[in-house]
Amino acid sequence: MENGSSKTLVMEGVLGANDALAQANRAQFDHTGTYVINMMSSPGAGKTTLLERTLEALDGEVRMGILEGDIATTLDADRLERFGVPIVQVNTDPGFGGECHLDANMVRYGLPSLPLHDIDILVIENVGNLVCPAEFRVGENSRVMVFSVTEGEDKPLKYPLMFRSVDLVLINKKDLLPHLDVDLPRLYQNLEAVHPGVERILMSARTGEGVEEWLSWLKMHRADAPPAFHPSGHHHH
Ligand SMILES: Nc1nc2c(ncn2[C@@H]2O[C@H](COP(=O)(O)OP(=O)(O)OP(=O)(O)O)[C@@H](O)[C@H]2O)c(=O)[nH]1
Ligand SMILES: [Mg+2]
Repeated sequence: MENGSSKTLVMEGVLGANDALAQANRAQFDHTGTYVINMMSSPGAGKTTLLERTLEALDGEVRMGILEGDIATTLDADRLERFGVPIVQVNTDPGFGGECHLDANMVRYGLPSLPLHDIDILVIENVGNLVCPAEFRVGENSRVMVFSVTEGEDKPLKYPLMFRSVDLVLINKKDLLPHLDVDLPRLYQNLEAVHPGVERILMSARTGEGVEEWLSWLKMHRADAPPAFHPSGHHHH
């Protein structure tokens, strides 16, 4: 057998093992009635900033939880700490070889540190990377991508896997449009070409424009999810 095809077999094995763990995570989320978002983007597109806006807005209304994935540092988790929601940081550097993504096993490793029974929506902030995270399911209910307008209108064509794998694209940093020559209609066209019909919201995590629409999306998807299964008498609302 050629080298190339045996490598392919190894990768298929890795993804198969990952999918089994992702299913185990999902079973746990379903059990506790936790709706899980896998949030992905290039480095710096605005995931943590949007999470700050989100936690601010949903305070007292939705019980949120955060799983922060990063290669190194707890900088993002530190930024979100002031909101008082449960947060766990999973660094891919120490135990997981500095991977460019979270996989189902890394997420699984962080779960015992979260009170899932008391979390309605868990957002997993993935490692900033436009390629790797898309390959690994972690047990999420839906996948959301933050895309900054500064990245350019050609990116859906150049990195199609990520754009294809998500349920919603949040097109962020709208406030910067006057300073850029990015072609927004062309960006929409390219998005439509790689993922026909994908939902998108144009927003700015800085000014708050469009954030309301994102919050509605989040609450609606949470409401549509199947209710928790409560054999141990845990109650959920
Ligand atoms: N002008 C503008 N800046 C923004 C907006 N959203 C985020 N930023 C800025 O972009 C930079 C990166 O934002 P983060 O929220 O840290 O991005 P991130 O996706 O969490 O980054 P990583 O976790 O490192 O991948 C920060 O300086 C933010 O203040 C926006 O809507 N408009
Ligand atoms: Mg971040």
